Amino acid sequence: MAMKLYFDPRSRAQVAKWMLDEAEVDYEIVPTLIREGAHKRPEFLKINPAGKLPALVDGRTRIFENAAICMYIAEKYPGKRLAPAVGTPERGRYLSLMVYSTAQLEPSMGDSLLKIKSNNSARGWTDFEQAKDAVERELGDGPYLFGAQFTAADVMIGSMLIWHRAFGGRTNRPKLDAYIHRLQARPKGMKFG
Ligand SMILES: N[C@@H](CCC(=O)N[C@@H](CS)C(=O)NCC(=O)O)C(=O)O
Repeated sequence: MAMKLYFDPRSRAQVAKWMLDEAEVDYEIVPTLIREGAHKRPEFLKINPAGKLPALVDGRTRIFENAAICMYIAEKYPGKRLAPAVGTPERGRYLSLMVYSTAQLEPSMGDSLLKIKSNNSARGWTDFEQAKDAVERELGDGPYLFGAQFTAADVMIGSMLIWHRAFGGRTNRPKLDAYIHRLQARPKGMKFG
């Protein structure tokens, strides 16, 4: 039975779709349109209690949050090499970047787009400038976060930067802009709308 991706094309469900497409696996799209309120219906809340997209169902397994979905796919299909293997030294950095993408990069990007300024370091995330510094450090000479190996970390970190640009944000960092273009030029790169 094919995995089911609960999907609205105008949502972050595009991130999970990008990951599934990079993995080249079979899945079925279950249209779940936000404008129709489909993500707040009781049957969907049984899959994602937060009432947000995306969600993925694989048999009796349900997964919500893009980072979890991406890690699940990378783990389910190790032959696709979309994550450093368990037991390798890179694995720790990979797990860190997956969580970082959503715990720090995503809210700092949101602050930046919404022009929210906060100097409160007690928040769990830095401002977007510092987040960009962190991503640049981790990217190093690239081309991807793990050198020549494209991974789920590029899907998560890259999609945040791509969203930021799509919503009119500018990084003012040539290295990050080149990274964004490289990701979007991939044949299975994230699409919008
Ligand atoms: N951190 C979550 C974010 C999910 C999220 O915010 N999804 C938005 C779509 S872009 C949503 O479902 N919004 C509708 C709502 O909250 O009512 C993830 O990566 O899965």
